[in-house]
Amino acid sequence: MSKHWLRSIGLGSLLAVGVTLVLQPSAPAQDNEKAVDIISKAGKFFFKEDNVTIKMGQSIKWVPLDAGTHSLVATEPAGAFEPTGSFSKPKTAIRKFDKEAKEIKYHCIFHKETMKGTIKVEK
Ligand SMILES: [Cu+2]
Repeated sequence: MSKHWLRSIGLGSLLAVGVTLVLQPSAPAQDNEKAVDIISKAGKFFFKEDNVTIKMGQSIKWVPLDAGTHSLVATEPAGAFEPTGSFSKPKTAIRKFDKEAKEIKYHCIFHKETMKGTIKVEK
């Protein structure tokens, strides 16, 4: 009886390893999210990419890489996405875009001169 029990354990472990290997490849894919880094140069903040094009249904995740507080709002058309409110590292801000838009202009209300960008949402 104890031999049979050990054999069951062995088989269970093999199955567990198999399941782990099958599940791993799907983990890194984050196609529905586009990351836009917020960087600083000489004490000023910038979007690493000012102009971003995404597909309808995708999200943009803004990622502050340096100390600094940001708050993003759409200016044209106004309210094209819900304002992010203030956020700073290690927090990020995410907005999903599920309507087609030729161009959305936006900026950070704290760093208007340098943190300006456009988002194009394609079908
Ligand atoms: Cu900012």
